[in-house]
Amino acid sequence: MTTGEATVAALLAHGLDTLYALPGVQNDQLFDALFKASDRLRTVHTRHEQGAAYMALGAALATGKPQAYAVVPGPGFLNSSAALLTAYSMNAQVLALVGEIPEAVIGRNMGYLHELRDQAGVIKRLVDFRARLRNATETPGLVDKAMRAMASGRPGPAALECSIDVWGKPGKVAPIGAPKPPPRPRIDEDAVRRAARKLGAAKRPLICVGGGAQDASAEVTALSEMLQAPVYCGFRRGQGVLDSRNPFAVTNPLAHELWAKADVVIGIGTRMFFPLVNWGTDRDLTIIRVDADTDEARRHVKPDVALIGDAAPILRRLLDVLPAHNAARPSRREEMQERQARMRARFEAQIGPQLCWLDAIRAELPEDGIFVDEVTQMGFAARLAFPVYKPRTFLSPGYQDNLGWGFATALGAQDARRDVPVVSINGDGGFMYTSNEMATAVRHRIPLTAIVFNDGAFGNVRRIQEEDYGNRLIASDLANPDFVKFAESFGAAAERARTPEELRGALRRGFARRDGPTLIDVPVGPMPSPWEFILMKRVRGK
Ligand SMILES: Cc1ncc(C[n+]2csc(CCOP(=O)(O)OP(=O)(O)O)c2C)c(N)n1
Ligand SMILES: [Mg+2]
Repeated sequence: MTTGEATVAALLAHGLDTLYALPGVQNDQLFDALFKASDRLRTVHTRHEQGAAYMALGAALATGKPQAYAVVPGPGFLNSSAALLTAYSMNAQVLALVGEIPEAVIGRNMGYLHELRDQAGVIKRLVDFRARLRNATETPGLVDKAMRAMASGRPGPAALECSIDVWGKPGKVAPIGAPKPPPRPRIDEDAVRRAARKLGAAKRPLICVGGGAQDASAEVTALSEMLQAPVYCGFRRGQGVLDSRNPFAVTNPLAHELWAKADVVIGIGTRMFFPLVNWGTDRDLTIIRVDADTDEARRHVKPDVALIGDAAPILRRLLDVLPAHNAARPSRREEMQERQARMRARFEAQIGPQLCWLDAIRAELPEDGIFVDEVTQMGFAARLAFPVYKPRTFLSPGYQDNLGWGFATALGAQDARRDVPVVSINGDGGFMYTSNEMATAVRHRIPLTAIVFNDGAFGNVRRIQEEDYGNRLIASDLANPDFVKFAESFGAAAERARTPEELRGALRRGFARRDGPTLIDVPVGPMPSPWEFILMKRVRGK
């Protein structure tokens, strides 16, 4: 086997069936191995390396399983780096396979094609695990190490580099067995009991969830029920952990209101960034953290109880122990329904125009359909008021909040989950970061429906310039193509929707089309500001 063939065999052993990739001479031997395995491992090639990496990210987020991409070194790798950074901040299991110049000349700065000074050092800043493949024999072990690193502790991406002259080198490879599950930390029973006692005694408990709770939806739902506790589904990544139809599922502004009065909070798989950094803490607030990352608990405010490990098994233990410490509680359902109704009225008064479009999308997107967010007016509003029914059906970029992640990430989500419709929402600004990948969607028949809310501007920037900088507008107007003609020129289906009603019709047609992409251009004007619901003032402590 060559190193390339051993890599492919190892990816297959780990259950991967797709590689997102863009070829080039350093990786030709890897692609030859991919050719030979193409009946088992699909290669989805993109038009820019950022597209490949974002697609792997989208596939990882939508499936909860590891995904991989392959790129040439230097510029190819750097083109993918914003997506790799995003995967890191989102704890997504994305494996980057990165080419490298000939082994013997690494570090000599001789000007080899695509040479990047200390590429390994650059990569190291973006992932927790990296290594370079040196021969076929070691390769399955290194792929296994990378995969285990991706799944252990706080999950995240990893990278494996390989030199142009190593991919094709043959070597002896032992049969590759089924991968062992990653080690799981032992549950600290004493900490579980302390958490149960504090939660049981709480008068106004609050649950905060983030991306790390996406696979603990049933447990969080049961905990909320047992404690009659609202669940703050985070600003971006916890959405869908508790079904939004449950009145206990709250978004930013309602959580802010509840935070001010809470006596015990339990943060599950979340950095709790907004509450701990912006909203404040004081001595009357008891904090419990459940996190896979041993360091997370200490980063902002030291918690009273820290439980380290995967959310689901820890919460299952907590649910076993809690009844002994928790008397039956009166229902808070009506109170939560009232709070939700009041908040909805505030949303309608302030961001009504955005809600009309979001309501149209929700009405057409099936329960298990996936909504991929962007850094746009419609995205900000969605994080506040788009109902999410199931885990992993609201993909939002996390703290990078990187404009332009959406379309290519959505393509990856749709490619990996062909069984459900995926809708990508975009501003005209963000869409054109990766709009070239429309070619990928057509080439690989990816049935994504992408909406472009087209206001001819970096609207968010423009509004800030209008409101906070005396209307001194700079670098915020956009010259756009006709997006309908643009999409059609690739061979995609496209239409324009001028009203929420027209959008519903266009979405129905888009979701029904399963052999290729649909673009929907929605001309819009300036939108009212959502920021009063996002950046909210300190309500506890100094
Ligand atoms: C990578 C990156 N670059 C720049 C920004 C700053 N930024 C935030 S929103 C925005 C404008 C978005 O414009 P558009 O996609 O058209 O959405 P709109 O606000 O008009 O709805 C910009 C430039 C960012 N968040 N990420
Ligand atoms: Mg715009």
